[in-house]
This record gives sequence, C-alpha cells and structure tokens, in this order.
Amino acid sequence: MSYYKTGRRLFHSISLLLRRRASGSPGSTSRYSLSYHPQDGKWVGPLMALVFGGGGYLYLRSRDQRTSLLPQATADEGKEEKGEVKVSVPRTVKRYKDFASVMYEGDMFMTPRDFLESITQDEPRSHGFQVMDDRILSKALKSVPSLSRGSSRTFRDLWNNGVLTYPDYLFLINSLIKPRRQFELIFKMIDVDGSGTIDLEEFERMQKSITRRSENKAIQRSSSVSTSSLIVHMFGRDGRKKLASDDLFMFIDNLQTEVRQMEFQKYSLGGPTITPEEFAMILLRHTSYDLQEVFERLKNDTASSQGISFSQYDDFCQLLNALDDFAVAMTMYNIAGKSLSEEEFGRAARVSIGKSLDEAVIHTVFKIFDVDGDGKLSYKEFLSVMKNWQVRGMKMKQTKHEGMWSEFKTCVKLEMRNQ
Ligand SMILES: [Ca+2]
Ligand SMILES: [Ca+2]
Repeated sequence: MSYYKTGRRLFHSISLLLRRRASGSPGSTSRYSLSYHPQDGKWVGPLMALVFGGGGYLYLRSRDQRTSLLPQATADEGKEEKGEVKVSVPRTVKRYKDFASVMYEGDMFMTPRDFLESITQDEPRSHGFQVMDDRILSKALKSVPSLSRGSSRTFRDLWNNGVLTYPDYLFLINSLIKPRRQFELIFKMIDVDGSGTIDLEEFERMQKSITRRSENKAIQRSSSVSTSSLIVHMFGRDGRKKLASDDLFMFIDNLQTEVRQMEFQKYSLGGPTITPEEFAMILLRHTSYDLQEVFERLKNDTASSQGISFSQYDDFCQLLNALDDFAVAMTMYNIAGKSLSEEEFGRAARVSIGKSLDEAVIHTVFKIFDVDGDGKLSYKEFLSVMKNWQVRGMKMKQTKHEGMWSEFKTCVKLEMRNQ
C-alpha cells in the first residue's frame, strides 16, 4: 500500500504545482494541467473499478433501426430500452484498460505506444505502470510536435513519451477506420459552428459527447483530464491553434498510414515486401478462418507467389476502410445472383477508392477468400469476413453508417440547445 500512498501524495503535490502554474483562478482547472479532484477523496474505489470493473455503457439513439453493412467502433451489443438502445462497450473500455500503462491519480492513460499496440497487437506487452509526475508530464508535452510537423511517424517518435485519454483513444480508433471520403464529414461534425476551422472548444465538446454517456466511472474520470499529447499536437501548448480541414485530413491520413506501416513491418521486418501468406495472416487476424486451408490454396497457386509491397498493402487497406462503398457495388452484383470475378472486383474497388488495385494483389485476395474454389468471390466469402477486420477485432455492433459521429452530432446539438 505504501506504493499507492506515495503515488497519491505525489499526484496531490503535482496537481497543486500545476494549478499554481495555470493561469486561471485558484481552484480552477486549466486546459494545460491534469485536473485533480480534491472533493473525490476516495481513490481506491475508482482504481479497483479500473482494474476489475465492468464495462461502461453508451446509449445509442435508435430512431434508425436499420442495420448498416458495416460495424462502427462505438459499441458491442445492445438491447432496446425505453426507446433507446442500451449498448455496452466492454471491448473499447477493456482494450483501453488492458493497454494503458500510465497512471495518474488512480486513472489510467495510454502512451502513443500503448495506442499503437492496442491496434496492432493481440495482447498487451507485459508492463507495469508509469506513474505520471510533473517532470514526465512536462517532458511529454514539450516533445509533442505541432500538427504541421506531424508525419506518419509521429506516434512512434513519441512512443512512451506522451499521454492519451480515453476520449482520445475513441477519437483515434474512429478516425482509423474511416475512408478518405468521410474525412470531410468528420470535419463538419466537429466544426459545429460552421466556421471552417476546428478549435479546442469544439474538439473538447466532441470528446465529452462521445464519452459522457459512459456509466463507467473510471472512464468518466479519465475523461476529465483536460490535456493530452493529442490535444497539444492538434491545438498547440496554449490551446489556441485552429484546425483547417486539410490539417485534420493530414492527421487522419498519417495516423492510418502509421498503423498500416506497423502492421506491415510486423511481418516484413523492415524488408520491402511480405509474402501472400503473411498478407493473409494480417487480413484474417480477427477472424475464425482456418489459416492452414488458406495456406494450401496459396501454395498451389504460382501467380500468388510474388511479394506484396507496402504501397500495395496500403491501397488494399484503403479499400477495407471504404467497405461501405464497396458493399454497395458487391450487393448490386449479388442482386443479379452472381459472385464477383477478379475483373469485377477490381472495377468495384476502383469505384470505391478512386484508384486501381494491383491485379496480382486482387488475385491473391481471391485465393485467400475463395473458399468454394469457383474462382469468384461472393458477399459472404469476402465482405462478411472483412468487416470484422475493419475495426481491428473490436467486434462492434453494426450501426448506421455514421456510427459514433452521428451520435456525437446529436449530443452536440442537444448541448447547444441547452446553452
Ligand atoms: Ca469552428
Ligand atoms: Ca467463391
């Protein structure tokens, strides 16, 4: 227990220190400090809740009961209750808790490394908790590059040197699975005043909205932290920067590229290509597919033997992020009662992402997914499998297209009305 007592004392003194530095009046929290809640004296409970606690809940409005073709990273399973669908979110909460390795005031936070690993690894590395102190926090925030200096290496460059909150985590996951076509939509949803830029207030409002319905106290508490590496990255240390749409698009694009590079390099080990078998292992990671059968099909096919480069993998991932569009094209073919040929697949893919996929890659994809061996891909063979991959095994509830963003917009509208 002495460890925790020491930690507790440390948090208290850091918090006082930070507050003195903050420009606001005494007792107020600042967006540049990690807020501390003296009124909330009991820390053991929340800590236990964090370690052993159950899932939180999101309440998704169910006016639109239609099931979309795709899952969204918002929720897991739902049941109807008084006109709303009560949806538990154990997987995002659990995943966050499993991978978070920073502790502040009994709450857990992720480092950029934790976030990347939560997406690319099945299990968290074995880790203790890094107790946040003034030195670590200050160092972490100082080393965050501005958005204009961001790259597809930003999270890896920061690595252990940063803090991300649960709302950050939700925002990042949801950004990760969106096709380019929807970046504009995300921007418009956050830019509620329609000024053409996103400011910190709008961003924080979005973050509050996506977590405020969570019943998980631990998550609510971690949500109360008012700064993070992500916030500093996007809005600067003084929180005054505004994001133009291009800034946000670049950020999401870099994030998607960074995660794909990590997925790719896990197998390429720094080399230029991965084998079709390794490609299959990445794609089928979150499925119950029999890999041995896939390997057999690939082994007997000489056309599949060439390696897959990162840019080919990246293009294919763009298609996976645009599965909604692709599904429409495939459904059209299904109505006609037939599966897709490689050529038709290529055409549907081109329509969905605006560029052509490499023919050899398409051929490999067919070898991986063509279970009945008729040389064509049915909806069931491809789409029903890949939609799980898209959310990286989160196995989210299938909701309407806009998912979390739609829910968020509703919350913001309500909030604005109540102001
Ligand atoms: Ca705005
Ligand atoms: Ca088939």
